[in-house]
Amino acid sequence: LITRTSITAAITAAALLAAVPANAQFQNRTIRVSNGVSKEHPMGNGLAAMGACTLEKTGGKMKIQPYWDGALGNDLTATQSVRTGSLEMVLTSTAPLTSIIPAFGVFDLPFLFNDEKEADQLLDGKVGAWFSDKLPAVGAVNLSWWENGFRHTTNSRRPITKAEDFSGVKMRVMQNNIFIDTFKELGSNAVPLAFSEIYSALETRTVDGQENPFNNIENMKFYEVQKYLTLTKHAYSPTLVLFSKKVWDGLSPEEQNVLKECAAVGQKEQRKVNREKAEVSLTNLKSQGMQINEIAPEEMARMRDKLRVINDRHAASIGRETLDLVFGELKRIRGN
Ligand code: TK8
Repeated sequence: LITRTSITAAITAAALLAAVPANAQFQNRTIRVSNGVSKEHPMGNGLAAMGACTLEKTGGKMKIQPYWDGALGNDLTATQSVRTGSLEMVLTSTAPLTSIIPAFGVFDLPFLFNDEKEADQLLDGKVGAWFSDKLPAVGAVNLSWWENGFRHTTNSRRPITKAEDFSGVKMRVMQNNIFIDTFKELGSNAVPLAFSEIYSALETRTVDGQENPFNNIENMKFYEVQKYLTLTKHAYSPTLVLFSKKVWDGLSPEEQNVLKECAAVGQKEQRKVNREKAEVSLTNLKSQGMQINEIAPEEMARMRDKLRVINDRHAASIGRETLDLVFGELKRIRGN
């Protein structure tokens, strides 16, 4: 008896086979991916889309297997595993990697991007490619630019509505000199910690505050231990989709192409969901009892002025060429 389901299954299988080029070289592979966040994060949507794509294009042979909550390490330690080839892939912010590639520091300069459109244009264009080209030398291949997104500030001490309110607030920052310097310049006490250590540091009051995109604040339940959320939008964190160069070199060209194409499919989904969910997260944070504070435009202007010194202080470590390239491209994108 031929059922409707079995016909559908047969057609699907035939379609899968037809989608695979006749000469393609595909092996059974499981690509493990390290994530600092938990699986409800939009990174999950991105990886699900990427994984459906790799299965389809390899006739079911290449699987994407995410690991959540820093189970395979934090951004920096998982990246080191990717570099040595003991792990296939990591989704990481650029900021913790400035110790490996100082040029990435440019993305940490306060208020570099105004909106997502600018970030997309810069990262998906020749400047993004220029940064990606630096990675093979340190053992990694960047498949695509996804995003963590615009960062905002939370704390348990007081509402922050101007630069002076940061005074004496102990802030967790990423392990990154530019973030440390930025929050020191604002008068806070900046403490670098890995992402996985934030919740307990906030809970035990080892630190008073931290800064992350809305999605991460909700995803990590920081609202349980933080009262005030200030819309500082002080930086945009790009996410690298890093693949181990050592593993990469052992893949067939067809497998490499599938990974690149499917990382681009994942990018579209990840950015879309990340942006939709950010709004929802902000609403959820409010209903969880967080007090949302805005910074008035004139106070924001003062904060930007105060932080201009960060660009000069870190110009040498970022490098002239990088700064000229990024600011030149932003000027072009902004049409001025
Ligand atoms: C996710 C990280 C993290 C980052 C941080 O592993 O450390 O604050 O924003 O969300 O990339």
